[in-house]
Amino acid sequence: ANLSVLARSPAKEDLPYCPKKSPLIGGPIRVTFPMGLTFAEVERRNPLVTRGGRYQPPNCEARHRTAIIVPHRNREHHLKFLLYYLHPFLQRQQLNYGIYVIHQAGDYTFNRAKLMNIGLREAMREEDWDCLFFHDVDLIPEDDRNTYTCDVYPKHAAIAMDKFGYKLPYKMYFGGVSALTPQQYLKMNGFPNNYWGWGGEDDDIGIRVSLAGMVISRPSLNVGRYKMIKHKLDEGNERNPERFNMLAKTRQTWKQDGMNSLEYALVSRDYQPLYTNITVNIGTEE
Ligand code: UDH
Ligand code: NGS
Repeated sequence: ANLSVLARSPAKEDLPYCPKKSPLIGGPIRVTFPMGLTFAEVERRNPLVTRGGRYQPPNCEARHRTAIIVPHRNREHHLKFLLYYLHPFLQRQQLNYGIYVIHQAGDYTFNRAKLMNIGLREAMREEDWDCLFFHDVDLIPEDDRNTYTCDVYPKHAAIAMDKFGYKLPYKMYFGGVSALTPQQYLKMNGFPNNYWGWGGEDDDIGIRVSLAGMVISRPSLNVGRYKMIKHKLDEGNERNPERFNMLAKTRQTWKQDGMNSLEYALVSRDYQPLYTNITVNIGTEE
């Protein structure tokens, strides 16, 4: 009896590789926001997702290991919709993936880029991810062909957002969703830790890409499409008045400020059914 069980579920190393192009991928996705959606319902629709928001294709060995890093505070209503769309989307791509929500504790001014640095460090502690997607909680991909894998250069994925008329707002824009290998990430010393509040940190990251001798890679405009869940600027994330001064100095600061100067205190790591929640105390600006 035991042998027949074994025959039906071969050991993981015996599985063939997944095809280079997933047969499950479609085209455009119609994104709506169903009223009354709950986390429990998202869980029910994703029975193969395991503790901490992890997944591996059941019938083939994934060719890619992708971690999704979501900076977060007080946006559970957006997170629910992101997970609702992202889990099936990533499964159709036959990825080995994990979703990490990096939650900033306390009420001090939000710091998106620092949370991303923490996300990389904490995710890599758990698994040898070969690609990290740094993903705003309010952006929903609208096309299946937007593959969540890394390129030879840092990739800016959110190239066509509805709020910008599905065009790039400016050439150096690097906001919303981007994807880097750990090697690319470390080559640019990660992201800046000292942008507190809204604005500029994504431009700083874009500048770092070129200062580190790389260029920005992008999907095509008809594939890198995203719908943003509409909202206002959050309390605790006011516009950073220093952002323009700071951006003028990135060339002088990037090697000192980044992964090599990252400091924070881990408050908790808990494995939710649909994601791993990492709560951190990131301190304040001095
Ligand atoms: N975020 C949170 N909680 C916050 C603030 C930000 O989770 O309190 C995260 C979240 O993942 C969000 C990301 O940081 O998607 C970026 O923040 P944002 O959505 O506020 O920034 P965005 O530029 O939108 O996307 C701002 C809307 C108002 C802009 C007005 C200025 N032109
Ligand atoms: C630029 C900001 C970016 C921001 C982008 C889009 O001006 O951080 O607008 O903003 N740069 C600076 O402020 C220096 S949005 O239209 O999404 O509100 O991402």
